[in-house]
Amino acid sequence: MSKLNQQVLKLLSKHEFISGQKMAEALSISRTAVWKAVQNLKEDGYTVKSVASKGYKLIGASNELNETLLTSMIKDSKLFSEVIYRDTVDSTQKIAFQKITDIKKPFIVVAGEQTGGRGRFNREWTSPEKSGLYMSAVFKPDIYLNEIIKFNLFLSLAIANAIEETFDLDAGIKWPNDIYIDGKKVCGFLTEVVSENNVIQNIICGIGINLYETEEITALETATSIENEMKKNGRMNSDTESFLTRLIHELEQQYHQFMNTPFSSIKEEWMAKSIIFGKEMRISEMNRTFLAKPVDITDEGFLLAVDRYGETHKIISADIEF
Ligand code: BT5
Repeated sequence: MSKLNQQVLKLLSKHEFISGQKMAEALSISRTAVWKAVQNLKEDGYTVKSVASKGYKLIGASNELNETLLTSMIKDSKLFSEVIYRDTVDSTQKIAFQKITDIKKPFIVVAGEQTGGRGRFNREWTSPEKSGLYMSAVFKPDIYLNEIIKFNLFLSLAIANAIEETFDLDAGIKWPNDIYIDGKKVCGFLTEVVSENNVIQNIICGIGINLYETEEITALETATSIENEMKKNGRMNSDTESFLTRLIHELEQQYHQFMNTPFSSIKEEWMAKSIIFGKEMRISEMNRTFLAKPVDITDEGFLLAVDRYGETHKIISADIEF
């Protein structure tokens, strides 16, 4: 979104009513330029009323995501510098990878729909139009490669907190990459990196969250949506905007924690939200599957699981089935 649109949006949100003339003077531009900026905001889904002799009034923002709205969400961010929004993409990860050299600071890519959304190991991520949040957040940490496992732990807490605080639902962390509600997957995330000489320059973190129930999500036996879970309690799902604002805030906070403190600083909170401990699980690593009971997580982010012969396994990444 252009800087001018942002400035006009800021003025509108600060005043009950503001005239075109006043905005033109404040921004040192013509009234026609103000009028054009207001039209752009309307196209982006904002409702702006114009009242004779009083001026413009911002009524509200659309629940649909768009670049103007997203840019206004990060305007006070100390971390993210830019948001890219597309109605349809192959995968937000792809766009993020294309932009990592041009954009020097952390940034976010969001899409309304993905035609080639993917999970880990190139599995498909079902991403129907305007019903989920499909986002890639790029961080630029300059840390050693082995820290990435720990990063996932902070990330999972950020997402679980954002879901709980916005929708008042119990979001459980299923190590290593999922968030579950009431036994079903509502969110999957993946972290990919660009590194050189063992140092990570970019973390490209893809997050997919099912906000609304669609045929595609219902068809996936193990999946659920925020809407579906809210309905169970007789409540309505809504407010994608509040959720995303909260998620961005949580990502910033947990990223700061990650960069400055060890995992032990969040371990208690993380363990309390985790849903895999104390029961026997089927654990599938790259080339073996076995039954074991997860018992702990190390400071580096390895899962410790004990099998029925008493042997302890240290696991970096795996698929875990209940
Ligand atoms: C994940 O992989 O869970 C990571 C998903 C990351 C998706 C985001 S969306 C934004 C960004 N852009 C992308 O292209 N990707 C990221 P994994 O653990 O491999 O889980 C994939 C499995 O989850 C699939 O094999 C299905 O069984 C299941 N699945 C697919 N779509 C789903 C959905 N919408 N909700 C719940 N489960 C789903």
